[in-house]
Parts: sequence; structure tokens; C-alpha cells
Amino acid sequence: MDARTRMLELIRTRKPGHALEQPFYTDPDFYKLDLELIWYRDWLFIGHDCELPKPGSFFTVQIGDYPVVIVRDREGKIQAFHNSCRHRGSRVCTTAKGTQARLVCPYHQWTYDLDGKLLFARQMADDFDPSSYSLKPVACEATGGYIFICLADQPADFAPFRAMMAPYFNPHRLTEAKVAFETTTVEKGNWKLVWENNRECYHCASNHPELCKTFPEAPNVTGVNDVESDPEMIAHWAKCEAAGLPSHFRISPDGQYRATRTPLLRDSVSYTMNGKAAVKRNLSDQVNADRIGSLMLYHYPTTWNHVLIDHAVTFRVLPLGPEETMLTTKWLVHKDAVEGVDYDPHELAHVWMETNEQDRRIVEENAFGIRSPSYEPGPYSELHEGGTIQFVQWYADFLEPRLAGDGKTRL
Ligand code: 3BY
Ligand code: FES
Ligand code: FE
Repeated sequence: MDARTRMLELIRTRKPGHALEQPFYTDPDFYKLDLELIWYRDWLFIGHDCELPKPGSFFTVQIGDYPVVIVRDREGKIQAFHNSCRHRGSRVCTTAKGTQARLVCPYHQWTYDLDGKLLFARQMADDFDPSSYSLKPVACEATGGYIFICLADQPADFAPFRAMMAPYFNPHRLTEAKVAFETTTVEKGNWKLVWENNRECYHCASNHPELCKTFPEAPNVTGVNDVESDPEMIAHWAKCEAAGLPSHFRISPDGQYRATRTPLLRDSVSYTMNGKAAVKRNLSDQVNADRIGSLMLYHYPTTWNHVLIDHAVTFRVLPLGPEETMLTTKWLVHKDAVEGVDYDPHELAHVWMETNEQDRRIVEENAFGIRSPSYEPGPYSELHEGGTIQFVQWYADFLEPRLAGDGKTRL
């Protein structure tokens, strides 16, 4: 039986409310199917507009086998291209980020403009037509300070996500923020284990002493159940919405993305050890309301986020292999906040750096145990792991028709 048929069968026979079978977390062929059917087809959060401050600013990213470069063009528009030279395929941009007037391939110096057009190719034949050798475009959209790309030839409509996200995020002015601190963590576990762990707080009390000082471990905060019947939540949404900040829990019909604003514990305003702001200046000049808590957004499979009054923490998940995942965390502050004066980057990042490290260990231990031939999927707690049940259900529902699908894609 080929991997595709086996995966489809395991999805169709899986016990709802239970973890997945071992190969979903370990098998290289299942991983290839995840790449092909999810990562190469869907919208992926990749970085922030504020990381491309001027024309020629670029950063690079690797999605499975695809190197991609994201660049701000001369008109100020953000564009994405396959980072593979149209001559003999070398990577054109070889650094993580930078600024260049043109994109010059290091191999034979074919030179591309910031809109991907080939400008020069030395000593090619007289009939060589540069206009046929532009860098290949990758679909790219920006909203609320976030850049998304999609590697598919015919990407899904981005408009419904933009329509949901923009009103929640625009007041926070992330387009005008700056990245004050950034970390990269490599976790030795499948990308779905990173998500399953993130979508529940059943593990929080015993693992996250720093985060638990300010973040509520209540299941209706992290999860998707009973969110709309909690009087504290309803009062919080009403207060924030009166201050012009959309806050209600909203989720897409297919469960791929959700936004909601949650209060933090007691009088906390930020993820610090004492709950006080980590940055003296508010993140957005447009938001001055008191105790707005955290605006939380997830968008499967790449990102979860917390936007607070003084800073935002954004997370990007990228798969590196069947049992290896990269988590990039960025702390965004007002662009005019001054390091050492308005904030101390280590204090700013402390709680989530500890939390990420605790979660890395959790994911790696989880992966260890799953490799055991004795592993069998156990039941999630319906009360505490509603978010994880929802993630796994989304994954199964998303893959099933694609696996059953048109049969065009083969390993
Ligand atoms: O970042 C998050 O949203 C989740 C919620 C609970 C565990 N983790 C902290
Ligand atoms: Fe890029 Fe030759 S491979 S110039
Ligand atoms: Fe955690």
C-alpha cells in the first residue's frame, strides 16, 4: 500500500478526540504528504512588513524544498519570488536578510530588478530574450502587519482571512512597529506536535510558572469551547469594543484561523514576571484603553500570536523534517521605542523565552514516547484539550479530500 492510501485509511479510521497514529509524527512519506498537501498549497505566515522597511529590503525563507525571497519593490509593494536563478538554478539571495538595489545571482551574476525582471545576463546569445527569464513569482499578501505567501499556482482566496483579521489588527499598527527581539528554536518533533501542544493549556500549570503569572490557563481562553458563555470574557469584549477594538471570538468556518481577545490575570497588562508593561511606550498610538489583555490569533499551519498594549509576540512554525520543526518568535514594539530606555530586550522576551524552552522539552519528550513501538493514540481531555481536538480535526478534515482528491499529485 502506498503512503497516500495508508494515510487516507488512517484518517478515515481514526478515533475522533484521540491523538494521531504514529506515522503522522514520524514517517518521512507522511511528512512529504503534509508538505505537498498543506505546506505547498496553503497560505503561510512568513514575516512582518516592518521587516522590509524600504525598497530593496528582503528576507529569505525555506519551505520544504522551496527557497523563497520576499522583497519590497521600488513602488513599496511586497513581492515574493522563488529564490532560484532562471539561469542554472542557483539561489539568488543567499543571506537571511539584507538590502540590495538589485538581486544579483552570485554564480554568474544574472541580475534581477526588485520586481523579479531579469535586467542583465552577461554574454548570452544574440537571440536571448531576458523577458522570458524573470524570477518566478510566489503569491504574496500582506494584512495587519503580517506577510503571507502561498506556493500553489492557484492559491485559495485570501480575502475572507483579510476581512476577519484586518479590523482586529489594524488598530495595533504592526505595519509601523519594529522587531525588538527575535529567537529561533529548533524542536525535535513533528510540526503537528508543536501545534497540539500550543492549542491546550492542560500542561501550563505544571510547566509554565512564568507564563502562568499573567496568562489564564482556563480552557475557554486557549480552546474553542464555551468561549461565548463566560461572563468575564463577554465583559472584556464589551469593554474593548467600546474602545474601538474588535475583540469577540471569531473562527473561520473550516477552523483554520481564529481571533479573540482575552483578559490577562488580575491587573496584568503584559507577559512579564510582575504583569506590568515591559515597554514604556504603547505599541500603537491608536490604542490607549486600559487592560486590553491579549489579542490572540492563530492561522494553521504557521502562526499563533499575542498582541498586548505594549508589545506583540508573534510565532512562526516551519517544518524542517518529519521530526524537526523550527519556531521563530518575534517581539514587536513601537518603532520609536528606544532599547535600553523604553525597554530591556531581555526583560521583554523573558517569559516567552522560558515558555518556548519549556514547550521545546515537552514536544521532544512527546516525540520520544511516540517513537515507541508500544505507542497508541490516547484520548484528549474534552475539557482541557478542546483546542487540540479542534486542531487535529482541522488537519484530518483538510487532508481527507486532498488525499482522496483528483489523484494528480503522487509521491
Ligand atoms: O500561546 C498560546 O496561545 C498557548 C495557549 C496555551 C499554551 N500556549 C501558551
Ligand atoms: Fe544564476 Fe548562473 S545560476 S547566474
Ligand atoms: Fe506550553
